[in-house]
Amino acid sequence: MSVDLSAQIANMSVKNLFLNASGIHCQTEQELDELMNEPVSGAMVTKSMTPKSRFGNPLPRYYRLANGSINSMGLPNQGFDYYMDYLKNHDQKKPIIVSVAGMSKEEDLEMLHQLQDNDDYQGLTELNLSCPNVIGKPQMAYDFEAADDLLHEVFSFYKKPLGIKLPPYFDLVHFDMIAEVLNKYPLSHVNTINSVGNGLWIDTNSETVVLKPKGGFGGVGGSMVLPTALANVRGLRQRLNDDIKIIGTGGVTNGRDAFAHILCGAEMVSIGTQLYEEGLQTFERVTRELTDIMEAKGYTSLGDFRGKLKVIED
Ligand code: RRO
Repeated sequence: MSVDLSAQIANMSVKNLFLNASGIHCQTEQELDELMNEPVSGAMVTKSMTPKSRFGNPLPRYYRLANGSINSMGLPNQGFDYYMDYLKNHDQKKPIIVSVAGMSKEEDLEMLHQLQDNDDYQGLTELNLSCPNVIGKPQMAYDFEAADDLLHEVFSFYKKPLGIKLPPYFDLVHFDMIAEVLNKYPLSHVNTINSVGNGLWIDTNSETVVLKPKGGFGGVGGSMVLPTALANVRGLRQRLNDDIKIIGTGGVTNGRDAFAHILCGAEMVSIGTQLYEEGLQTFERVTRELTDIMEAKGYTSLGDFRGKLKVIED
């Protein structure tokens, strides 16, 4: 039996639903090339970019945990023009999502204006409203009014496919509030979740934090955030307009985790911490595991079970 893992968001059709999570293996030309030549994943996303290149936060800024990771990278990236040159000069064997994360509203608008005005660029863009690690800059998507104001201004001129990257929410009232804002706009997708912001890990031998920036506070990812990620995919799928697709991100280490994201309503699934730790062969393994699960259940396409999570009735 053959299994169809294709998916579609706006004008982007892919044969395989997996992609990297932004920030993983997507900052430099070499990393982007390696992702592009990886034979299994269907699409890729760039590191979130700012108008000018940034070194990011001081090191150490990533730490592996038993069930995941904690990071405070601080938006290291090569700058908007570098990624535009990359898009222009490289054969696109798979679609590239451009992730933008200005240090201010003005910077977000500046980059989106340039993308709108670039006739060569017709791809998918993702506005990251949820970076937890830039010193002095709160996660915009926790301020519902500010997010609404920004999207209002963006969609007054931006006519190409645009999605946003969201932080995790932890209260159903907040799911209601963000969905009410997002449903006002013609978003191609939401990508949920970013890392769980401002966790803290401690080396008890040395009685010291493990990250240098922000006194050790950083975004938590990996398998320990899977329940939060599933809740956000499910909670938003239940509330968002059908034409806003969801990229499920968070806690995916194997095919079963991806299957769960799709049951909750994910159109595509991205992999962060596991991809960083295991390398690009993760895509082949997780795809094989998902395919095996689907075959065992008699599913031939993702639509057979996407969003069809069952609840326990009386
Ligand atoms: O660069 C980072 O510190 C970072 C970003 Br922009 C983000 O969106 N999420 C994250 O965990 N780290």
